[in-house]
Amino acid sequence: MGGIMKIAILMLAFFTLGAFAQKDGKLKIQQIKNATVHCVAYDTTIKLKNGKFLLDETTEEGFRNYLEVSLVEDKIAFGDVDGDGDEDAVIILASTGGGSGYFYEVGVILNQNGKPEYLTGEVLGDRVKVNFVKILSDRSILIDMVVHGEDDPMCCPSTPKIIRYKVARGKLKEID
Ligand SMILES: [Ca+2]
Repeated sequence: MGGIMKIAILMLAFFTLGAFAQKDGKLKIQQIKNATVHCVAYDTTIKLKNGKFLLDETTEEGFRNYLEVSLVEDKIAFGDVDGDGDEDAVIILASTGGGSGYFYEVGVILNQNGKPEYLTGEVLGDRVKVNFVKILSDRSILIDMVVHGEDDPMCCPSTPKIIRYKVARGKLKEID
């Protein structure tokens, strides 16, 4: 086989692989459910396992370390938030340190060649309700929620709130 032929075959293989990578480049729910993420509310980096993380240990001094983080599976939104053409994911995480607080936060997971890479997140509030998350055509992230009004007890938020973020310089920036 001539050298040119070999190069042609190599190039063909290269482009075929490239095409597959493109085609297969979407993030899968399964990958997100097992991604390494940062829990902003407790400032801890954790690895989700099937959408959950649980730390429950007692130190020698008798101090209990407890952290439970859950991916809110039905609130995952897909879309290109950084404008590189690949579909990223925006997730909602719920976390508690064992007390009455139950924190919701939004997290951005970039699509790096088909692999999930956590970028940044922002806490939405304690015991708020997230209705839905949407990625708009201008790449902004819209979160429709119910938060606490002045007279709302912690259990029962009743004030609708829409918040919008844009990914800028690796952070979530709140926009109007
Ligand atoms: Ca992207």
